[in-house]
Amino acid sequence: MSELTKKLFTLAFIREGNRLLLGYKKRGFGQGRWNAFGGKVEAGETPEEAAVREVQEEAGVMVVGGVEKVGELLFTFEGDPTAMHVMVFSARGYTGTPTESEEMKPQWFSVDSLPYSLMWPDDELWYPIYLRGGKFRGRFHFQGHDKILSEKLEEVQTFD
Ligand code: 8OG
Repeated sequence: MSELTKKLFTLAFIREGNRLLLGYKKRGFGQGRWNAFGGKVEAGETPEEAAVREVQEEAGVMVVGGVEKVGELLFTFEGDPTAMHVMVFSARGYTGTPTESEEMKPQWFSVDSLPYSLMWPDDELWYPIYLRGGKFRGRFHFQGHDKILSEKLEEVQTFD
């Protein structure tokens, strides 16, 4: 079996009670889908630092009180030797007004009416765990960007 190369990414949520801030991805990977905010962890950054930076760059708001890790996801794609290892965080607070960036158009959604049909197909599987305050670990193997060929998802108490 060939070796997988793993690349580290972040995904961070801004949540305020019953509403969640998502961004419409205007370009690049995941274009045309609603998602939380994130991207590559750069050299010399911790995932937490990268998460805070990406929220600022993409949504125009500052994280206050840091981020809490809520999930860990591994995405592989048929025929692609690079796996995406995504650390998922929830911001403890934020300040500022969500502002459109070159990459994302932010919008608040009620947690009861999230646009799952316009999101990555794995999201509707693990969002419910996050939304009720749980933590999770999952892996999803895709064909293209629309079809999940195999999946494994578990709720966890801690990450170690
Ligand atoms: O830098 P760039 O925007 O290309 O980073 C990709 C972002 O997309 C990163 O935040 C991780 C996130 N992401 C995936 N796959 C999936 C997925 O299946 N669901 C969700 N919600 N986010 C994903 O790479």
